[in-house]
Amino acid sequence: MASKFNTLGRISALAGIALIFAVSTTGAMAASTPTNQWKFDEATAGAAAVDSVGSNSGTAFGNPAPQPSTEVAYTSPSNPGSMQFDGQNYYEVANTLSADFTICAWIKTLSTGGDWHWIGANIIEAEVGGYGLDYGFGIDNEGKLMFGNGGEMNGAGNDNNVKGMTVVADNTWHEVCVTRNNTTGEIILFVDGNQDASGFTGVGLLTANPVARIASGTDGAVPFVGLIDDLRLYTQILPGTEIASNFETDEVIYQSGVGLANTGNDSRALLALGGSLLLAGAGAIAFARVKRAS
Ligand SMILES: [Ca+2]
Ligand SMILES: [Ca+2]
Repeated sequence: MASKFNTLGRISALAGIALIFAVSTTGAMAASTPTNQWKFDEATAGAAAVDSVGSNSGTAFGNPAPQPSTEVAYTSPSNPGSMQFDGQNYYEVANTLSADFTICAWIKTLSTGGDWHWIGANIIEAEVGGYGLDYGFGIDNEGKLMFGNGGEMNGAGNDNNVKGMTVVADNTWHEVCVTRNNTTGEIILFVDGNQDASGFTGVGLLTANPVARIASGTDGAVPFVGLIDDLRLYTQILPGTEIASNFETDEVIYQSGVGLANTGNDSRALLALGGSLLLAGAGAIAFARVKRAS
């Protein structure tokens, strides 16, 4: 019997390794490292929002300050909390974005904003009054994603926006991302791992404001009321495949029993199956590929 168990163990381990390769080739890849990541796991209102990869912790503003919440987008044991904003409170951080970048966050809100980037219900922005090399990422007047910035386009400096197609202000958790290409001016918006819309804005280093605000704005922005979790800034353009892979890992493999947005991603079933078998057959190996904590 002992040899039989040993054989089964070997088969199980081999199956697990084979599945790791299978999962890896369907979208998972070496994860890009954010420049800044705020997991919002603080348990005390008013505490600094710790930047878990950089040195750009957020300073809390508002009375009361942003409130810690135990409601999170998924049930990974590494994610104990998110942050509740009331529309009057926010964090300030140094603005670390300028040329190419990606912003990703989990949000749950009913807030809708205005129809320009400086008056959106903004998740993060580094705005200056009037025209300037600034930006804002948040929700527009239709409850859809919006990213805009000031920059040079067609020989002139102007503000331009790119707006999403999907309503994200529906009081359901969504992972929202934007990529910005400072060579072409292309902006791509993502909702729950899928490309939602794309367009073009002006180019230039978006450093007019050295400070960025999280869940607020500086130039008439509409209050953001709701939850934000796992805000990540990357000083590179993440490929759509990696954004999709991050979403699949976060929401499909490690969460069950929660109604998810329909992603329509073909790799979902295989990833879910792979994840389940990995957990069953090679637990230690499987946990080695648990997502980055958020
Ligand atoms: Ca969190
Ligand atoms: Ca402006």
